[in-house]
Amino acid sequence: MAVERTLSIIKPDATRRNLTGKINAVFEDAGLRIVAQKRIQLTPATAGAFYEVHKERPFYKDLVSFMVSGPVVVQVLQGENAVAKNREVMGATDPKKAEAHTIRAQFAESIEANSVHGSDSLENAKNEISFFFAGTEILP
Ligand code: DGI
Repeated sequence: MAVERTLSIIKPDATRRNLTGKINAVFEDAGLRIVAQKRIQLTPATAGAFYEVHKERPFYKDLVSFMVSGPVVVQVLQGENAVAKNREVMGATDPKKAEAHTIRAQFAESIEANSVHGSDSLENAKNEISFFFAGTEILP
């Protein structure tokens, strides 16, 4: 299996409830290494651009408002099969449908305030990592 990198975001509902460490422990226990990490405040322009693929969806405006409602932690996770592994530990978008051991089942408040983002393909991971990080900020 190839070593991959994926982009993860710990969302405002989770930073607000002081869950960064608990969520990072789930990643590390799954064999994902946090090779870059920073806590930032997104602006509406940045959050809007990041979620541009969802621009036509009915929940887009609310999603952008939620993502700027408090600090987020953006991070690069590295490991074998990192994209799929991260999606697995995140769980389904809707926490009611997420498997019990997953981050969203344990911590998410709702389908919108669902605690984490993770890239859904290797190609998107590359784009999303370079959206937030310079190569020199990633230290494997
Ligand atoms: O990759 P995911 O985060 O699991 O899901 P996605 O790419 O389909 O959607 C991105 C985010 O948009 C998701 O984490 C939460 C929000 N979202 C998705 N579907 C809905 C939604 N928000 C609301 N309010 N209603 C939805 O149906």
